[in-house]
Amino acid sequence: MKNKLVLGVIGADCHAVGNKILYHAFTEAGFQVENIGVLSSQEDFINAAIETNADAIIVSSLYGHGEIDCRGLREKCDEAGLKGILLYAGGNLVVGKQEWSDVEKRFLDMGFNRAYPPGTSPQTTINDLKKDLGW
Ligand code: B12
Repeated sequence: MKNKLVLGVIGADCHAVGNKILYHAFTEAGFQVENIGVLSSQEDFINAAIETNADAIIVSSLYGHGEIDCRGLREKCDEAGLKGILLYAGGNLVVGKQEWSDVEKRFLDMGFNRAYPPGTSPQTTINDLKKDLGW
């Protein structure tokens, strides 16, 4: 069963509470979660995904710099041999209140499979993961 996830908070972002909640929600839903925590670089996500043979990378960004921090992650995954790995992002991905459809489009254009607006519950992502991983 495809159920291995890498979870973390990208960039110089130290918001730690949501990360712990997501870890427990995904674990209880039956996923094997490698939680790399806060202050994680793109390379940290990629190395953890290689080490654990992960099926998906779940990126959180709360402090508003998500777009900058996430740019290039898909290309780096491809170069590292992680072609086709699921990439999801959520939290407060951009500064302030921007039109969500624009923000979502920018993340999809960057190669993310899914991007979530502020306030998305972990259950939404769990349902999407099950669908995308063929449970
Ligand atoms: C506590 C807090 C801090 C603490 C963090 C302590 C710690 N180590 O955790 C401190 C004081 C350090 C802090 C600092 C900063 N903060 Co702050 N912080 C908050 C605050 C009040 C609560 C965050 C929190 O714990 N929420 C509770 C958890 C449970 O919710 P959550 O983190 O949102 O996570 C949930 C969801 O977002 C979602 N989720 C998260 N990731 C993902 C991923 C996916 C795929 C999905 C589906 C869902 C998902 O699920 C999580 C669980 O339910 C928020 C405001 C708020 N009310 O949210 C601001 C807030 C996040 N902070 C903000 C800012 C700007 C900063 C600073 C830049 C401020 C500054 N100028 O210094 C710094 C950045 C520091 C850094 N390097 O990261 C802004 C971000 C604004 C934006 N993105 O537009 C917020 C929204 C406040 C605001 N309204 O302006 N902060």
